[in-house]
Amino acid sequence: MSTPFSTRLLSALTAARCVVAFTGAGMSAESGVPTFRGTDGIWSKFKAEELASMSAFMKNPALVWEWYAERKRVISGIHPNAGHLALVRMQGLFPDFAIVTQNIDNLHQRAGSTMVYELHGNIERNYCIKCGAPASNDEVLAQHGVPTCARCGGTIRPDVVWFGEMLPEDDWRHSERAMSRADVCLSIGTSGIVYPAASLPLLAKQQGAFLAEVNPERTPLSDVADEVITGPSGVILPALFDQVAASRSHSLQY
Ligand code: BJW
Ligand code: ZN
Repeated sequence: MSTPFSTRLLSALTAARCVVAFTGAGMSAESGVPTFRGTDGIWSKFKAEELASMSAFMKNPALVWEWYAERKRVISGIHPNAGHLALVRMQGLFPDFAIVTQNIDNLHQRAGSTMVYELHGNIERNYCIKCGAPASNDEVLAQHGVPTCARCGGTIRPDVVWFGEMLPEDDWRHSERAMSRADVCLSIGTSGIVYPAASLPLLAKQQGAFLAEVNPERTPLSDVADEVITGPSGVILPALFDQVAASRSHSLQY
């Protein structure tokens, strides 16, 4: 049977103990979440620095909240796709399987993945910039305009990482550790240009992992990856799962 996967990738996955999937916006594109860059991307209509930074928020919180309220509504109405579900099945194949995601849409967790590290936060969470109290999506969406804290009256913001902000310390530390012990790292649906997240697949490779990229387009990572699989994650990942599940069960029998 023909396969888009090399023998080298299948051998690495068949022998792997630890596999880490590094995911970006392309992972959710087939669920209907727009990517950031490219012709239909969010940043083709909006300027990143006018919406996704603390200075933009301080300058015009109503505009930033209008954008997030709309995205919260879109994301609450969509569902994980075949790619997310393939990663859920893949976690059952390996003793150590983690997802390091740049996505804020919660779709990996909603699909059923259990070891998910979120580098850029989660759009389902919010917090008060004055006292730090969390606020639920229901609470913030019920208020019109800029939501305020029930405890102290401070301004609430979405719990996502904007440009110029540090990444959440725990998720970052766990992600670095997972990348350092990975036998295989799959970089899926990311342009690989936002740092420090984009350094993680390179860390995995430096530490000895086989690095494979899944993306319909080439990225800066394509030149360093051990294998580039060209195509959408919703098609490629289910096919990869089938191949690896078959070869791992075969290798266990003999
Ligand atoms: C498919 C597909 C399908 C489509 N299947 N694939 C100069 C040099 C280096 C760094 C910097 C610099 N100037 C500034 C920086 C730092 C900055 C940065 O990296 N900027 C670069 C853009 C230049 N980084 C930061 O500011 C970070 N913090 C930081 O550095 O802290 C340290 C510090 C603190 C204080 C002072 C100084 C330093 C924080 C970064 C936060 C990023 N936040 C966002 C928004 C999150 C909230 C929200 O969503 O509202 O995170 S930006 C946005 O980009 C989002 C994403 O997670 C992130 C990555 O995007 P991603 O996922 O790769 O999406 P796309 O759209 O780029 O790519 C999609 C891909 O999918 C494409 O390749 C498609 O082909 C593919 N695709 N369909 C598979 N079906
Ligand atoms: Zn507060």
